[in-house]
Amino acid sequence: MKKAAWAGLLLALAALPASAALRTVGAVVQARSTGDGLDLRLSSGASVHIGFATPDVVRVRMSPTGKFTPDASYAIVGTPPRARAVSTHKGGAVELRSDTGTRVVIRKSPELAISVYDRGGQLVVADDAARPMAFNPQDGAIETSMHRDDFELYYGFGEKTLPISRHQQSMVMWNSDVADYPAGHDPSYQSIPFFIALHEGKSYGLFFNNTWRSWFDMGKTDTSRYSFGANGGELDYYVFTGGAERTPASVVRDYTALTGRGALPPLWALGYQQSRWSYMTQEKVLDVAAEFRKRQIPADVIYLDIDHMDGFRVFTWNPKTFPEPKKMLDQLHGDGFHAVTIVDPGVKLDDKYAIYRSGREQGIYVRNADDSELHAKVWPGICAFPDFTLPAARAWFGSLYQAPLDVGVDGFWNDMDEPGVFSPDDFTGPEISVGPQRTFPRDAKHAGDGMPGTHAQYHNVYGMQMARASFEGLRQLRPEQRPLVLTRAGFAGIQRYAAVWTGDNSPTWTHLALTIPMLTNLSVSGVPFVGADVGGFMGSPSAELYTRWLQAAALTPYFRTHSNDVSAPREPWAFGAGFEKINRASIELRYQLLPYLYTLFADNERSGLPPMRPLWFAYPADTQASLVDDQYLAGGDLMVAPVVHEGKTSRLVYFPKGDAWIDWWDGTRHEGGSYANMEAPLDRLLLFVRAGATVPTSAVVQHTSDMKNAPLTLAVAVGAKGGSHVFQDAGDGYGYHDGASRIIDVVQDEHGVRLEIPPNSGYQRVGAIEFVGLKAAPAAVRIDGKEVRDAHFDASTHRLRVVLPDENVKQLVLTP
Ligand code: MIG
Repeated sequence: MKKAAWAGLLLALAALPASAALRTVGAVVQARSTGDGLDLRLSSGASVHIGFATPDVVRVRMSPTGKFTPDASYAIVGTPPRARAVSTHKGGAVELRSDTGTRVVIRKSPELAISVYDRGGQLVVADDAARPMAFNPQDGAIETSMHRDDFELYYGFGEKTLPISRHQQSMVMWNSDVADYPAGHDPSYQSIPFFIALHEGKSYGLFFNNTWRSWFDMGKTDTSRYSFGANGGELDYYVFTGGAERTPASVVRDYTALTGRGALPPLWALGYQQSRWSYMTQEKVLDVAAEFRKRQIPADVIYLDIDHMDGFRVFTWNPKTFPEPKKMLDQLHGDGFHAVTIVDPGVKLDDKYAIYRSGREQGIYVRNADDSELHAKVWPGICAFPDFTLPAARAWFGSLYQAPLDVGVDGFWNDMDEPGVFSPDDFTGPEISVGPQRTFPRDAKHAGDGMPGTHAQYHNVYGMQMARASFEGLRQLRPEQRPLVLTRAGFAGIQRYAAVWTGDNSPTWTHLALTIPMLTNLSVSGVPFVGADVGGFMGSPSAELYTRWLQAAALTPYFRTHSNDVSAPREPWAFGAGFEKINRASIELRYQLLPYLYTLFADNERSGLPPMRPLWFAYPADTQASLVDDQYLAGGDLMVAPVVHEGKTSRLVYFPKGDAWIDWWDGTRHEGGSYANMEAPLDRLLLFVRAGATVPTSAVVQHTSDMKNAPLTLAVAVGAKGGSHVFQDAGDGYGYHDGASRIIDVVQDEHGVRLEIPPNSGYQRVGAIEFVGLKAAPAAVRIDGKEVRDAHFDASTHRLRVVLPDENVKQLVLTP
C-alpha cells in the first residue's frame, strides 16, 4: 500500500462514527413485561430489552434487526444473570424497580429515552434525548449517547495511554500490536470497554458488552454528552449503579462479579522477574540466574523469549542453543528460580512440524472467507493460527503444554495475541499503525463457540481466548498448581485467565510516568495482575531511568524487567556498583512487602478490589485526589510516590483526605488533605503507610521458596484506630479453597494492638511487631499484661520493635 493510501486508511479508522445513514430506534410501540424487566418493540423495527442483571445492575440490549442473538458473552462468567423487576406504567413512561429500589424510567416517545436512578432516588445516568439510540441498517453500526455533566470524570477502559481520567477523550477498542507506542496513541493491545464514572464523590460504572471494534467519545466532541458504539453486534450494556455505597469499590465489586476475578497467582509469580529478548543460550540463562544469587539480589523468575525455540516453532526448543532444557530447568529450580517461556499463536506452516500437521488434521486453524486456511507472516515465517473461539482448538492448544511441563517450564507468556502479524513485504507504512495488514482480514472466519462469525466480530477476544486455552490447559494438565499465564492482548474478563503487561513501551521518562495512569486504569478495569516492562522495552534506559523505574515498579502487581533484542544488558547490576546497590534495595523492599501484596491478591479474589489503586479510587470524595497520576496506592494501606522525572531529587506529594499517612522510612506523620515537598534522592522511594493500618513484612529472602522460614514483622502504623488482616497459605495449589490457610487479624486502638493469630501449620511465623510513627519511646511495653524489657526504639525511624516470645500473643499495650 502507498503511503498516501495508508494515511487515508488511518484517517478512516480514526474518524468519528456519526454517519448520515444512522437511524434512531424511534418510539416504543409495544412493551411486554418479562420477569426481569421489559421487552420493547420500537417504531424502527428494533427490539430493546431493559432489565436488571442484579438488583443494582441495569442491563440494556438493543438489536437493530428486532431479533436478539443467543445470550452468551465471552466477558461474562456463565449465563448473564437476571434479577426480578416490577414495572409500572405511568402515562408516557414505564418505570422498572428492582428489589433494592434501584429504578429505570423509560420514556416511550417521541424516542426511547432511559434514565437510571440509584436506591436513594438519585439520577445515575440518563440517555441524551438529543442523540437517541441509533443504528445503521446498511453496515450494522450501533451507538447511543448519555447526558454528561461537565465535571464527570471517567476511568478504566483498560490500558489506554491517555491521561488518568478519560473525560473529553475519545478511544477505540481494537486490539493492536503497537510496538513503541507514543503516549496518547490509541487503540492499544487490550480492549476493555468498561469505565467507572466519578461525579461529586459518587460513582457508577458502564460496561459495553460488545466484542466488535467499538469506540467511546467521553465528551470530546461535545462536553455535554458522551457516546459509544460499535461496528456491529448488539448495543448491549450494563450500568453498575454501585448499590448503596455508590463507590468505585462497589462498582468494581459488581463489575467483577459479572466478568470474574483474578485467580490467586502462585506466590513465586509475585517475586521479581528477569527477562530479555532473548537470553540466547541455556548457559546464558544459567549465568544470569547464578549472578542474581552471587550478588544477593532476590529474584524468582527468568524468562525465555522467542529465541529458545527451534526456528520460532511454538512448543519446541532450539537444539543448538538449548540442547538440554530439562537439565537447565532442573538447575534453575535447584537455585530457587522458576522459568517462563514465550508462546506465540502463529504455528509455522511446515509439513515436517508435527504440531502444525496435527492442527491441520484436526481442522482447528482460522479460515479465510473462502474456507482456505488463513496464513500470515510472523516470526517463524508463514503461519497458521488456531481459532481460539473453537472449543476443540482451545483443548488442542491446551494439551500442547504437556511438553514444556514435562521438562519443567513453570509459566507461560502469550505474545502477539491481538493477533498481531507482520506486514506484507512491500509494506511502507508506519510500524505502529493498526491497519488491516497487521492482523487477520476482517472477513476471516471464527467458530465463536457455536455462534460463527467474522474476525471483525471476534478480533478483540482472540487473545483472551488464547489465554483461556493456556489457563484451562494448564489447570487440566497440572491441577495441583496455579498457572501463571501472561498476556499482551485481552478483553473484558481477561483477569480470569492471565496477568497483563503493557507491551512494547519505551525507555523514556514519559513512559515511566505513563505506567501509573496505565496500570491503575487497567487495575480498575477488573485486571489485578498488571505490570509494565521495567526500564522500557524499546531500547536502553540511562542508569538513572532504570533505577528510578525499578523503584517505582517495586510495588506494582507484576514486576518484571524486560528489554528488546538490541538493548544494552539490563540486569539490576548492569549499571555499576552504585546503582546495583539501589536496585538491590528496591527488589528487597518488594520481597519485604510480599506478604502484604499476597494478601491483596487473596482479597481481590473475594472483592474484586485491585492490588494497585489510583488515589481517586480509595478517596472518591477528595477532589484533590481525582487527577493525581504520579502516585499510587498498593492496596488500602500503602501509598507510593515515585520520582518519574529526570534529575529530580525531591517532589511534591499529596496526602489524600480522610486518613493520616506515616512516612515508611522516618515515621513522620502527614495529615490527610495536605501536600508536602519531600526529599527523594536516588536511593529513596517515597512510601507511606496509612495511620491505623498494619502491614506484614518479611525478612528478606533471595526467592519465595525460602519465605516459609523467614519470620514476619507486623508493621503497625500508629495514630489512628484500625483493623487489618494477613492471608497466608502454601503459596501455590488450591488447598486454600479447603481451608488450608490462615488469616491473622490485627486490631489497633489508642493503647496498642490486639492480635488474633490462628494456629500455625507451617506458615511464616509472626516474629515481631513494629510500631511505626511513634514520637518517642513508650514508658512501658506489655505483652499480655507482662512488661517487656527488650523493646527497641529507633529515634531516627520512629519505630519501636518488639520481638515476640512466640505466636501465643493476644495483646500489646504501650504506656506513653
Ligand atoms: O515482534 O518475542 O511485546 O515483549 O520480547 C516482537 C519478542 C515480538 C513482542 C513482545 C516483546 C517480546 C518480542 N515480541
